[in-house]
Amino acid sequence: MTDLKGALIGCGFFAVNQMHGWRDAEGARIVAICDRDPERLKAVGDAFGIQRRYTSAEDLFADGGFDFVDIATTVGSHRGLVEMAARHGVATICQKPIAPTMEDAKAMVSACAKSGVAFMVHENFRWQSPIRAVKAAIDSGAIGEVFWGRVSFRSGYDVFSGQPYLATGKRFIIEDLGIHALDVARYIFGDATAVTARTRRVNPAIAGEDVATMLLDHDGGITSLVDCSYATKLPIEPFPETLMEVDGSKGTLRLTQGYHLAVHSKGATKLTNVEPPALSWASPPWHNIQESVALIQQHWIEALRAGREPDTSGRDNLETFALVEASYLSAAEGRTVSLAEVL
Ligand code: NAD
Ligand code: 89V
Repeated sequence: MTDLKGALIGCGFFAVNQMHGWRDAEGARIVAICDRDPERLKAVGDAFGIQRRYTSAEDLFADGGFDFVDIATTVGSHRGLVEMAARHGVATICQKPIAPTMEDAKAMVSACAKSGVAFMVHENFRWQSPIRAVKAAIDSGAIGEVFWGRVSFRSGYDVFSGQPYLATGKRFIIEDLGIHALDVARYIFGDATAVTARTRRVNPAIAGEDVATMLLDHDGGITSLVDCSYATKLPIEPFPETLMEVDGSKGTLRLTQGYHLAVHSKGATKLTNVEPPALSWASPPWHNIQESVALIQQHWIEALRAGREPDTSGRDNLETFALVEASYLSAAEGRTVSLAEVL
């Protein structure tokens, strides 16, 4: 079977991981790249040997010659680029967060649906192998019926040097990082119906909130706590590990720092090291996230070839983005927000 051909727009900080992922992927390759910044375009083009280079997305689409586009720009450009791809009938992956507002996010999903093109949000945290191990342990029935859970990401890592824009937005941790943890909560505990959130800014040098605590009510009656912080200075820095606690009717599960998974059931505890492999191009401590990039991209190839909706399709991701919107609304108004209010 011939490889699917892809184009990547946005050759910045994170796109380098995506380019590595595509280089290793089976069944697809990147044939063209685009960035409005000629220096970044050259750096990625030279590093990955891509000859077709564009500083304008319009020119890229006008020339065509690819089956899908991978949009790795920051959020402000997502809607315009996804709608452009839909107009050209090109299947699309878009980085998280899908959009700055729910109105934009819905318009993007609708544009792709109307054009009949596949649309996936690059929501990769649920593809991390430790998170997959948690899901597999729950699905095995070892801890019985889940009634409570926690998804936690607490760190003091300097994310601002690699991604300076994170320090400048009115919204920060829920939109950038909490969105991943909220998606993991949905993946593990099911869709949510309501959220109660509290936020605060500890670091005076940034514009947005760097601490958030969210209480979620899930469809099936599970209660979960999703908490994230970039103001937490721990003895051993855990970035970028997502930790989890899950209580079930027959046992418990704990994913603790250092990628240790403990499943306690029937009076015995099974300990497993679930640290992801460091791929040849990985740069620890980012290897956890980097592996998930490769996995979600391979999932996209398989879904596109089979004509199946990807797990984190735009449609699915509206539910995750709704949790982001509802969390900000809840924190601003100091009340519980029903997801129906924002969806
Ligand atoms: P960045 O600013 O380093 O890179 C973005 C690039 O896009 C820049 O080079 C910019 O010139 C280019 N660009 C912007 N608008 C464009 C347009 N209209 N046409 C062509 N080029 C354009 O940002 P980043 O840190 O790489 O983040 C990019 C996206 O990736 C963000 O949405 C961010 O939230 C996401 N991200 C995801 C993860 C993850 O694990 N999924 C991790 C980090 C960042
Ligand atoms: O995954 C992300 O979206 C990144 C980071 C881990 C730094 O929050 O922006």
